[in-house]
Amino acid sequence: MHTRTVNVGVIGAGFMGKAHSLAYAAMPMFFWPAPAIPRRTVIAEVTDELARDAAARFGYERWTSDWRRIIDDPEIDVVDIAVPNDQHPAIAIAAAQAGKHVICEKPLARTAAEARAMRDAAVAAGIVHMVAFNYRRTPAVALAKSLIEDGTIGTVRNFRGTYLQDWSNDPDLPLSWRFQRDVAGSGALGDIATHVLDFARYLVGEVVQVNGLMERYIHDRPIPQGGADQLAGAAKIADAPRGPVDVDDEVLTMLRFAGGAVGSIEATRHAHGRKNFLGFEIHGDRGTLVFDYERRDELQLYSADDAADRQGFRTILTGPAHPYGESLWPIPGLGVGYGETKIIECYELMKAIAEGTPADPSFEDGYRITCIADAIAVSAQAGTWVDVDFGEGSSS
Ligand code: NAI
Ligand code: SOE
Repeated sequence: MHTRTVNVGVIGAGFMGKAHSLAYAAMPMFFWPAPAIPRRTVIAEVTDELARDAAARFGYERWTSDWRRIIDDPEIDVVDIAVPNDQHPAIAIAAAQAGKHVICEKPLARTAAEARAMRDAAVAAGIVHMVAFNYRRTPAVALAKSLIEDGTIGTVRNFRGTYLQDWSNDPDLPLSWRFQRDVAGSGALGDIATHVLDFARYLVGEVVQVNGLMERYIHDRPIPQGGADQLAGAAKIADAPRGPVDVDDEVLTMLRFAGGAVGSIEATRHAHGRKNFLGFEIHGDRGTLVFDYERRDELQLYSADDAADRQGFRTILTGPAHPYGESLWPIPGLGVGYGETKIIECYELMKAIAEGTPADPSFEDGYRITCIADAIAVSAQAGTWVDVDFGEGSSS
């Protein structure tokens, strides 16, 4: 058997550069026969020293401190964008125009206008394009989707989504790029609420109307004094000069879905005690599903069809019988982690490339999520319901 090799160039060797590199190395160990074998060909960082170090650490054959060399490299099949949000459009558009397949981290871009240009370039080039909303790859989330699709909870009426973290509570945490609007685009909205929007669209359908509210709690932070951009683990530098935070710390919104369901989302990086409390509760007319990423091996199901004296939530512990489970670990309850979500994401990307089929979620999905995020920001300013504008040429 000959399995195709796909040469990957990764741009950015921070948190996501690490997660994606792990996935490229590990995917064929789990999914075998692999649809294609990713080869860690080249990695880019901002300096020669960082790039060389990243290649040694993450197992790449080559390194560069100029991402354009990856775009110009005829050997590269896939460009993987793992840098802060402001750089996604230029890299993705250049990669698509060079005929490379592209996986880009979320949010696809800072604004819908930027994301739309990326989507248009990718579609025009006919490449495989994927936006990296990896939490939907958690087996319990994929199981929730199949239970909705097979009618287990009936017609969905309400989606309640949350993404609560607490790493940004400390006012002396450095001014990471995640607190700067010109780099990140927005705060909790683009950084974490977009993951919940991906759940909402994946599980329930398109979001067509929003009514949002956004708050900022910390207005300035110490300017980092060199070194890598760090989050919760960062050293405090309380006596450094401070710069403005110009993004939201918390966002809440009500939602209306195209299919008639309603919903709500809350997202903040300021909820003491919540570490990565990403979850949903979905009410159908025959039952309820509950998921909490902090207990990511479990899906809670309540069925109104159970006998009256048996009704109650049951906990399904995911394993080989559930989505992707056969390829992961041999018995239920061993547990999946963040790494496995990225390994599954990598499998789906390689499968789309090998089979020549569209990837899911695509840049179209990434674009639509930025349209919804923009509408939430407009609605929070206006204090009213806003229709989501998906622009001309988008099919609802
Ligand atoms: P990070 O700050 O940990 O790493 C970014 C890296 O990119 C840094 O090492 C930086 O030096 C490098 N970089 C910046 N500009 C570059 C350039 N022009 N060429 C080469 N390297 C460059 O950031 P992190 O957390 O990895 O975030 C990157 C992206 O991934 C963001 O869009 C973020 O929203 C997304 N993300 C997604 C997650 C998910 O669960 N899907 C989790 C964390 C981040
Ligand atoms: C910080 O809030 C962060 O790293 C986000 O950027 C990711 O998207 C999220 O999955 C984990 O937390």
